Amino acid sequence: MFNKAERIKKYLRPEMYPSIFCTGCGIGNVLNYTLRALNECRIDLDDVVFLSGIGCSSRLPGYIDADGLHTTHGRALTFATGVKLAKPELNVVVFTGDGDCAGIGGNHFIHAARRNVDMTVIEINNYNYGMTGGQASPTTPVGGLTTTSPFGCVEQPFDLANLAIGAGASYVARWLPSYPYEATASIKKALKKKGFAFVEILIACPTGFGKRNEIDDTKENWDWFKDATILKGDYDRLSDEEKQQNQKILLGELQNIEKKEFTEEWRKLVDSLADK
Ligand SMILES: Cc1ncc(C[n+]2csc(CCOP(=O)(O)OP(=O)(O)O)c2C)c(N)n1
Ligand code: SF4
Repeated sequence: MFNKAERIKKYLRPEMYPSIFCTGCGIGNVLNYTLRALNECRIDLDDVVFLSGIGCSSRLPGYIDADGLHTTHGRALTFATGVKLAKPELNVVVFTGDGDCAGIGGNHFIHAARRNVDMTVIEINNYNYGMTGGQASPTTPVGGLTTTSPFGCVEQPFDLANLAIGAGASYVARWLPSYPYEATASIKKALKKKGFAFVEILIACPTGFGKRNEIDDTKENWDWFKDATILKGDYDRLSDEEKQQNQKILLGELQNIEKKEFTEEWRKLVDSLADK
């Protein structure tokens, strides 16, 4: 009955448009892929709650016609853990930025992954604090120009997908907006995964990081990402020596394992104590 665009339009709040996002920003693509994934999984929006912290990327729940919690900076995962414990039947989806997730929220991020709380975390990495004027974030690459690193960033960045894997996440994937089908497929898997599922999408922020690093044109920006990344399948075919020399960021499904999930284990404990 609906064409593809119509199918996801029903999930949006038209009164929220035009959006706050700058031309060429990748955040809208991420919303598109998330709504497509929900639609293809046939998940009723009444069974989902969207959470976020603070930042451009954290504005996404406001555009979706569903229950949402726009929380405090860096704290989306703590609220999300509370929602999941109180209402385990809900699908909990978090939108967060690299600053929100790994700067101010870094501690909550590693512990939510360690506990393996059942939620889908969609982290939108634009290599800077977009909303507040383009300061360096924990993912700004070495040499990256930002308002707080005007001569080039000298800090080593986090690889947030690797950090999620190291901390204990069940599912981890990373994509660019230029891989729409693959990104949507990973979000679908993340939604279905019982446990902490982390999908990172690397996006252009033409107004902040893009402008300062002379990649504010959308095509140039997308080309820059293509050069800076390598598909996991291609990486796996490299020789050991080539792998050691690889500087490119891996794209693809990076982790998919089964392990005990926090909410279920906690519920079992509470029930066993109630029987005593
Ligand atoms: C406690 C607190 N500290 C600082 C801020 C200011 N602040 C708002 S958004 C933001 C950075 C957001 O960066 P990121 O999460 O990467 O999102 P983006 O805007 O890049 O999507 C900061 C520092 C705040 N709102 N609250
Ligand atoms: S400042 Fe950057 S992240 Fe924020 S809306 Fe503009 S392009 Fe997107």
